[in-house]
Amino acid sequence: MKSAAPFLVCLGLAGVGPCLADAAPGETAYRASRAADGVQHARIEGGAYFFKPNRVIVKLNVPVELTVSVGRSVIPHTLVIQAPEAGIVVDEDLSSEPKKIRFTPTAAGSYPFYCRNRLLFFESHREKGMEGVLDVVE
Ligand SMILES: [Cu+2]
Repeated sequence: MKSAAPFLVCLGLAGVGPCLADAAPGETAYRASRAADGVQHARIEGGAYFFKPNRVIVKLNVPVELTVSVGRSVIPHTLVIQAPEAGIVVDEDLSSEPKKIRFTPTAAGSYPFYCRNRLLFFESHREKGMEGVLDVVE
């Protein structure tokens, strides 16, 4: 990943907040559209420590199917979305075997998704960059 080096330097020098702001140009967005089956399909790949895409845009009140996987790794990862107000509650362990997650977003808004895992005594994977945004739009 081309942004890895500056990101790490940034972590050491300035803490996490400014780094995430700096990482904004590296945003990878995916706008899902309704397929023939009436479902919005999107694929998210995780790794140490990122999700790609890290911004997924879906339409309100249309079923969504996320296909989520991680690269082969000894580090376990998860995908969490806690947005019960929008009908979206996800907490899945991820593996290299793609997993399908279905929900129908019922409220527009921007909802974070992230990995809740943490290396002992170190930052959470989320703090290290393993997060993204699910945008639900009208
Ligand atoms: Cu993780």
